[in-house]
Amino acid sequence: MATETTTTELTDGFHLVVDALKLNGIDTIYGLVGIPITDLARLWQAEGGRFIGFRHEQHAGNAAAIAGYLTQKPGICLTVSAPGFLNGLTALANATTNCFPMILISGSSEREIVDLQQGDYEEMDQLNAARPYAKAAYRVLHAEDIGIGVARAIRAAVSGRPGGVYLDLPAKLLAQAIDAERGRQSLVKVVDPAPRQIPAADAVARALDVLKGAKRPLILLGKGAAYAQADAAIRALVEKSGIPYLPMSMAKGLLPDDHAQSASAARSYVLAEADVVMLVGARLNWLLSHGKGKTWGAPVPKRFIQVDIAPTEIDSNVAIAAPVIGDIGSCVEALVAGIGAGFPKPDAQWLGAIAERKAKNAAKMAETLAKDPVPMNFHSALRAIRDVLAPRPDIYVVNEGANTLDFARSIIDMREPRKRLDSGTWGIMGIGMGFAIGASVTTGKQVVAIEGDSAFGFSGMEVETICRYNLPVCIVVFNNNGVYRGTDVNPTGGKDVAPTVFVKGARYDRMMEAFGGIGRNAATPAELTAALNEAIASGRPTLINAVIDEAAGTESGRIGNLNPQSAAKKK
Ligand code: ADP
Ligand code: TZD
Repeated sequence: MATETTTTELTDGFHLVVDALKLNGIDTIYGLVGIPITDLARLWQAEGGRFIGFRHEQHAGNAAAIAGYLTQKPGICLTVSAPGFLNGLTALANATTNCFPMILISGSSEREIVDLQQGDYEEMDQLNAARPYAKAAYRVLHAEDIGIGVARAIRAAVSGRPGGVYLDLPAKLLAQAIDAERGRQSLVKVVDPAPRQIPAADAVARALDVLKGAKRPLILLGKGAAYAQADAAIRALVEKSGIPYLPMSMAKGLLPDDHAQSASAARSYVLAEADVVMLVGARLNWLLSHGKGKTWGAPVPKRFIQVDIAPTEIDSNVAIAAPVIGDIGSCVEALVAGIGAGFPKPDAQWLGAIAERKAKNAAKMAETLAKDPVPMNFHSALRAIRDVLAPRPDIYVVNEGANTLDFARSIIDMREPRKRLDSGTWGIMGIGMGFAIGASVTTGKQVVAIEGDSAFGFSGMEVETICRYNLPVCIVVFNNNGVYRGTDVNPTGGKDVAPTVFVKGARYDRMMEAFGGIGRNAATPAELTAALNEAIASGRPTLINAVIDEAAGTESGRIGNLNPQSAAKKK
């Protein structure tokens, strides 16, 4: 029977998904097509959306996640059912772990068959598989619920602590036809998806009191602070208070790394000696030795102030004297407002001691960097890259590996916020090409991906994607013939190489040439400099195979202490 809103025009699940995403300002989908979502991708493109197709879903997911981190809008990854979904799930879990907002949308098989385990094409209970790795997981069964489903997914991804969200779209839903007007009315434009969360006045006052009592205060900036895009407020907090600060890896550049108050070059000293530490968007996880032990100069008692949007983060590892719960912009603005002219400046002796350590460590590093060994080592290669990047703070740096990650983090200074994108909270390998593509597609800017040869291998096939979309991405592979290094030998003398060893003298540059990009082999810092300059000047897809001494790396880079020692080795 005809109702007031009924028209003869019909719409379906495919159109409603596209309309719901577009209505909420989503312009790009990263994904990989197949049954049942190929037509969804086609329609998305036909309706003016950008579809970036990948060679493996994990990298599409990583691109979506980093787009979310850079824009504060959820990055969208689209996959097929079961295996495609599972390939994307690693990226979803990594996004949740790192607090990046993304939505994994996967097509799925028929519910009735899946639930009775009758063996459908790519059968899997995806919703339940996603749940433990996602901030939220939803399934839509009726076309008129697509609008609400997409709205819930967007809000869950970006509000509060951001994270990964799973949205399950059964094949049947996509083909479901409903009245077009009813469909239009079912769409939801999310109002204020990530509302500001204002900190309580007494929490701010308590934090300022703790700070006032400090003799040796320290501010620790994490990637939550970078994500928040409260750059001016954070700078004001640091500069008005005069407190030295340390950026976590992805917070580098929030203030320029050559800022006078940066204590990066005196990291161990300030962590051990500070008496009050203010964490801003940083968690006391393994990357900060859980806030205790030798790193923190135990048994010296520390007092922590923690600014975070997630109340359950507080006291997760050690007692927090002054929690400030809210979005970083609002919290930091409130703190800055409380730092008046009479606010005590940090002790001059403290600042002097830090300056002294910094100078000493910087001199030591300069000496190491001045050497020109043949073949190149990590330092001489990174010196070359550092010097090319110095006048170009707008370039995005993607970085993964073990030694390649640890050395690049300390040698390559960042001068603008959110320009360093790396292995993050898990120390995961495989984010390289996904992050590079996501950053480049989102911003249109040049990306330089500094990759261990093992790290690169996880996503290496995406060089085709980089060439296909002609992205300004230059990959530098630090080729030392293996995982960490290339010198291990099989103790049995058998024909298999050692577990850490790759093909020697591989030419990764030729992978890029295979798809029409530029490949360069660089055996010296001068060759590396020339190739990188050429890549940046041309903006063309480029891969530089940087030949690094195979004996240069240390096992696990700087986290070798986390390797369990075998009883036999200990003896
Ligand atoms: P890092 O690895 O750089 O130390 P983490 O990923 O451990 O950083 O910590 C980021 C923290 O920032 C998380 O605890 C998260 O809840 C918080 N966070 C993310 N976005 C915001 C925001 N907009 N406002 C406040 N806190 C935020
Ligand atoms: N698999 C995944 C998904 N993540 C990981 N972190 C690892 C395996 C273990 N791993 C590291 O932690 S670093 C690394 C692996 C395999 C690669 C190190 O070798 P590399 O870098 O060639 O990338 P360097 O610079 O030569 O050390």
